[in-house]
Amino acid sequence: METADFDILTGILSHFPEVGKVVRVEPLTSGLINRTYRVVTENPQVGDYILQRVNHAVFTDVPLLQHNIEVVTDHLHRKMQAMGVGDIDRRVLRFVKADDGTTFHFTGEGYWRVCAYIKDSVTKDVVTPETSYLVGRKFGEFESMLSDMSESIGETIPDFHNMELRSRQLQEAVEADKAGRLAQVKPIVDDIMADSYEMCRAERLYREGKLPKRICHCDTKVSNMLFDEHDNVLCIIDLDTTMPSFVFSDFGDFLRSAANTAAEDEPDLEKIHFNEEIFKAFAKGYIESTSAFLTPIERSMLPYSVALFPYMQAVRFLADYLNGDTYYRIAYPEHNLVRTKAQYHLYREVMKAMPMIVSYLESI
Ligand code: GN1
Ligand code: MG
Repeated sequence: METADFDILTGILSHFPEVGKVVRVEPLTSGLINRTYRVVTENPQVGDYILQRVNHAVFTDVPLLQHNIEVVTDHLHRKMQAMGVGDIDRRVLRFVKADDGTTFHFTGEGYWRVCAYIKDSVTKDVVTPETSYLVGRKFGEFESMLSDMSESIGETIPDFHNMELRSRQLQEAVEADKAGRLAQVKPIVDDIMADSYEMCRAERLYREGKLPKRICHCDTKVSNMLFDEHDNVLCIIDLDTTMPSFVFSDFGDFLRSAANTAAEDEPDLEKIHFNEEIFKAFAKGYIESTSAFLTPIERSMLPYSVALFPYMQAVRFLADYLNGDTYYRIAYPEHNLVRTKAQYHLYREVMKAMPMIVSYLESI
């Protein structure tokens, strides 16, 4: 890191008095939205920190975002205390107070926040059936623990997982064709749009009053969890999108990444399949920790959610591609198109596996 960058970052960190003297700041690359750094401090007692610049083009109301996170982490902390859970500091994120009493610092240009680094933790990009079961239980527990939270929290990205909105955004991107890319991708646009009505089922049930919204994580990727050295799940991270949504969001979105046999942006479609074993293990864990509060209709929507998330992600990547790559960070010019094709392929693989998905979920 350049000295100038280090000076800027330590300047920002000086607004978080708890952090103290900084030895090193290392960029971390994961995440498509926010910028993240690991902050190594001089004091091993205090430990390290994570410094993040919140992308406020995506999260336009950072005070609301941080308020949500504070309410959620406080609630989880209290719950775990009441349940007698040990080692709580490694099981729920703790955000550091800035000098103005909030948990963020605005430089005039960007919003920054700091949270305590969780010791001896690792992230993963793939799961085994064993870890998948544990992760299913953990996300289920997370939803379960938040299901009785009395404070209300706002939508940090309004209608984030609203499929009707996502379809509309794709339609608008097609009409505007800002980057002049439509002609080249017309066949996949047509294929994707053909399934839009079916995929918007949840929104219709919500309007009919049949389906509730609850607090969900809304970005349940394997990489948004920390594990300990024995592959146990420690802590759920990346709480920016924790907000009211359909509870099965977390179920479907997790399988979108974990049960994909390839990467989210795999160019070779032949490598992309839906992993039955991972699905079964995750579903078993999730059902064990949520069966006490899921309504029959929520439970019956689980198979649909497995298809919904690769589908929704394909729609989002394609809209961004047509808009000229303004939302997701890309590594090469056609990246969003490659991602679109990969997610759409996964969606089709899920559809092929649907009889198995339905019968397994009915059997547990
Ligand atoms: C974004 O930044 P990251 O990777 O945690 C996105 C998710 C997508 C994901 C696709 C706020 O998450 O919804 O599923 O990319 N987050 C936001 O990899 O849009
Ligand atoms: Mg995220």
